[in-house]
Amino acid sequence: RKPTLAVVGATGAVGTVMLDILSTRENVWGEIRLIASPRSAGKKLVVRGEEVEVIALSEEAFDGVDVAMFDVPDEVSAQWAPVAAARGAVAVDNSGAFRMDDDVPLVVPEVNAPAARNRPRGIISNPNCTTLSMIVALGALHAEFGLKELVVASYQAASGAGQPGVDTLRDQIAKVAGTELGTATGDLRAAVGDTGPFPAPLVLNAVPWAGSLKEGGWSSEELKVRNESRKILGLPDLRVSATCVRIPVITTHSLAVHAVFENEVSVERAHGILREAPGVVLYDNPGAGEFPTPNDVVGTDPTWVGRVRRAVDDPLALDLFLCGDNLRKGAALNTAQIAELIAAELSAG
Ligand code: 2RA
Repeated sequence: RKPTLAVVGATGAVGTVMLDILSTRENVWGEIRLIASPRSAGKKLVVRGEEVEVIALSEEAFDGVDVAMFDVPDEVSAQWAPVAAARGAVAVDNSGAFRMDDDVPLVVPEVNAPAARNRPRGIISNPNCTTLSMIVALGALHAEFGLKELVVASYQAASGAGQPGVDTLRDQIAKVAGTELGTATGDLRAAVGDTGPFPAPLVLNAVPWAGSLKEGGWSSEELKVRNESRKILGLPDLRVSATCVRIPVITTHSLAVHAVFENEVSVERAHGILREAPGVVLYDNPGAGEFPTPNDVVGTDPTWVGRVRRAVDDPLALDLFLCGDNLRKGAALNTAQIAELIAAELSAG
């Protein structure tokens, strides 16, 4: 029997991408059950070319489910992932609710697939999209050179803040199109009014903030990059400093990375590693104008890496720029890959 999959949050921004991904990847699932809030129950969505009716989230909705994916807010996952696990499903959770729980593995299949087997709570976490956009490439470089320190700046897309983020940016674009706005101090703030989920106008701007305020002036997003990178790479003492910035891009997060290693690096060797690494595309020929940009990468699965340089002042350090679709590898794809690991485990008995 092929395992039964439940997709909780099937109607959301990530859920929608998930249905597309499930329709195009190898079909390892028997039934795919779509679950959402009672508000969306009864809706019909297409997955694997067939219409499936969405059912309301309830304890019984998990009966007979082998793997339950959660693409819902933290508080919904916190309540319902343990329910799914108690009913015998393996919960693969894309929220922040369990990521730093010692009894919940945080899994990126290209980097630490074996960690998925040790899941005492029956829950596996999917990392935050900003961490995920860089970690496959960094994991490959770490395996060769030994990572010691990371300094990163992110350039994050509006869809990281969900559909309200996308709607806000589109609304702001409509307000400034064809005007001279963006040329005088504060003119965007006056023109766009409500800034939606962002603390400042995003259109024609850059906003150095994502998430909530934490101790020391750090944003929650910046601390997630630090803490999750440490956990995934198994480097509890890794030195990480992140500055997370939102830019007016709809989808695909980018990061500028300064990575310091134990061993001396070379661009040639780094290129070789990144060319071979699963889930990574090396696109690095600046003389020909070839480097990843978020718009060229959106809708694709891998992490794209370019601008690889050895630091001028440090033979142990590489600088590079990378882009990853925050809704695909950054969320739905990685969740689907984890679920497929479990499906393979269940099939193997
Ligand atoms: C963001 N990483 O981009 C967050 C979403 N999980 O806002």
